[in-house]
Amino acid sequence: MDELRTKYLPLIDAAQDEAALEELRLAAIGKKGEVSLAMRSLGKMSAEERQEAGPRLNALKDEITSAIAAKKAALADAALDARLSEEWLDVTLPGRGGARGVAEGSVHPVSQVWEECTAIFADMGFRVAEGPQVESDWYNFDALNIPDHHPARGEMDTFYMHRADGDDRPPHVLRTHTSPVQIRSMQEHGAPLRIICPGRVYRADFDQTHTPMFHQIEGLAIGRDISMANLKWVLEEFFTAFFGTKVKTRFRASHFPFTEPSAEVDIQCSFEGGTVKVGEGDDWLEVLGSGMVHPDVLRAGGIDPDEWQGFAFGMGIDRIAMLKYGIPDLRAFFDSDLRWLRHYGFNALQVPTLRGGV
Ligand code: 2U9
Repeated sequence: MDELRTKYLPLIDAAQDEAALEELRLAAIGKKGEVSLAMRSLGKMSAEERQEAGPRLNALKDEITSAIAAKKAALADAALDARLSEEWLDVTLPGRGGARGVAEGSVHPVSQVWEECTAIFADMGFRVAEGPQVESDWYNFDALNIPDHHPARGEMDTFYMHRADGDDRPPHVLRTHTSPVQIRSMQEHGAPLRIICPGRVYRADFDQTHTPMFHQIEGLAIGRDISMANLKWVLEEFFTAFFGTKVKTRFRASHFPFTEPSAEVDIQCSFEGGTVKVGEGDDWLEVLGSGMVHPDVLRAGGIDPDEWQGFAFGMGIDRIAMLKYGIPDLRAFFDSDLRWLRHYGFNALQVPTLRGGV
């Protein structure tokens, strides 16, 4: 046993890597290891010899086991130290490039406008609600009173996540609006409720003014005596804060399955000189849809329409960003072109607040 100890402990200490260690472990205490074979010879010894040799062999086995474990940990620490010493970075070095010697990132116009909208509506008591982008067809269509045959359910408009063969549950969809979030919020919080739901939405559409993914913000206010007058005021307050000037709105009767009555809302603008100027002139530009929430939709959200009522609206974030910041092409929003981002992007330190002027 002393020979085994003086043989193996120095070898373990001198091992250069885990493979060498594993070989030593097998040679010493593996099934065919020298210590294991010695333990098997215990059976041929007399009772008093075994009394003496047994515990010493076990102690030797433990000693070798712990020596191997300690060496393994030491090798791992050494490997980490080696990595830390060569993969270091001096974070105090100045940044490269950029205006003030620092390469600065920029906030995408969609993110900027998303934050501006959130700040403005938060000031009017709206909480932000978010929800899943992959939705069941019930939350995306049925709960919104969109009938089975409605064209919006067609594959021309909606991206379906088809099921595996044999799985005949209805397929999920990429949500086509953030309205499902409002159904979920009604179910979860009940009334009264005042939320806005900004988020990514998807439609199978692609041209100069439509992209397969775009951003929407919808609002919902439910109370005991909420009216279209409240809706008009909220929207006029929003647009005035958002565009930084008094904006007149025009409500035009319209129809959506989820609101009754429904109204499309235009804002006053002028198209003189080929650019759009909001808040002046004799022209009108449609920017959103709205209406009083349909009773069946309140019911889908678990809210009693004989007790509660409310308004809702929806608008495209990308679209009002283009309007406000004079960005010509919607498709460029999604090209991740650094030149475009640098030109139209915002300074991350200018977080939009009402006081600061959104
Ligand atoms: C619930 C009840 C009603 C949200 C509404 C519109 C009208 C609308 C479009 C504008 C441009 C979507 O971004 S867009 O393409 N939206 O016209 N949205 S009313 O009505 C709701 C939402 C949720 C529970």
